[in-house]
Amino acid sequence: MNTDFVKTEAVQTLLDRATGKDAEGGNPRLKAITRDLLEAVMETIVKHDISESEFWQAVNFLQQSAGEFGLIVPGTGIEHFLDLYMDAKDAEAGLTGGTPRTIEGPLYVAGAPLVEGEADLSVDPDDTDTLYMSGKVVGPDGEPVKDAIVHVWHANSKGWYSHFDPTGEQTPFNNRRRIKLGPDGQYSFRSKMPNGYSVPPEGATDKLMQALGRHGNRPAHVHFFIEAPGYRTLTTQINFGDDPFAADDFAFGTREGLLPVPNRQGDSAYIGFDFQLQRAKAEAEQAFSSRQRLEA
Ligand code: MBD
Ligand code: FE
Repeated sequence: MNTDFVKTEAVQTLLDRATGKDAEGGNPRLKAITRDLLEAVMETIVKHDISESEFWQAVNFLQQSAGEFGLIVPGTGIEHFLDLYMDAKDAEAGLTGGTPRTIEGPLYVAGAPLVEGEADLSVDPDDTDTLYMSGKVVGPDGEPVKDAIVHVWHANSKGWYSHFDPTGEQTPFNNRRRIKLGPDGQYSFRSKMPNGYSVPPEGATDKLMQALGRHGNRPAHVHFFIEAPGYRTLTTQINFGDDPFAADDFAFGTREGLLPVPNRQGDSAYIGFDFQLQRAKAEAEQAFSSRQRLEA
């Protein structure tokens, strides 16, 4: 059968009723979006002649994977797609230039200590090399950005993030800081070298990746939000250019221009990296997305 079946009167009426077309209450935008989503599901069922058993297997998977949606979203490329979409809309609006945005991922925690000057992100012991990262935050004309706050977070040498570490070995804000910059836009911090992240073995994301013939590994990386008065908040990350997964990131978070190679010398590694922000034309452009985030 062909997907025209979904366009039959019986199915279209079902979609209208299911999404409250003639009901007075409810949210019109949500009705329209839900209708299109349901119709896309129905067309997929017909296109691939999905059986009843296969359909319920999928429902079961979704029920059991709810706790890992934050990983499945980047793993299936949807979070990167949102970046591509925002980039395309920015380009249409003439908002180009600066450090590329890339996915936030699911592991940010709000409320990290706010520090000034040379920051030390790692409070817990970790038997690995030390990362020294520094540079400046500039605007479109290369001008230093004043009074920026750099939010930085990364994994430890085992690939675990504090707050989400199943070994319980890390204190709440290990490898997490907010660094308040001065008028010169300079930042610098030291930290224990992160390792790449892997999705929890045998979890829903792992099972999905295996079923797709993929893996669930990310290269070692460091996340950033950068906010400053008068500038657009930037969500980005650097991935280590010499990591074996640098060109094969399961979460599609690596981007050209965001792949510095650490300069490794003995048990130290150095990264110099400047961030360039776009100017905010409206107050709203300075804001973070309202994504729900863990707070501690
Ligand atoms: C991470 O550390 C991460 O940054 C993303 C996007 C997904 C899973 C783990
Ligand atoms: Fe991460």
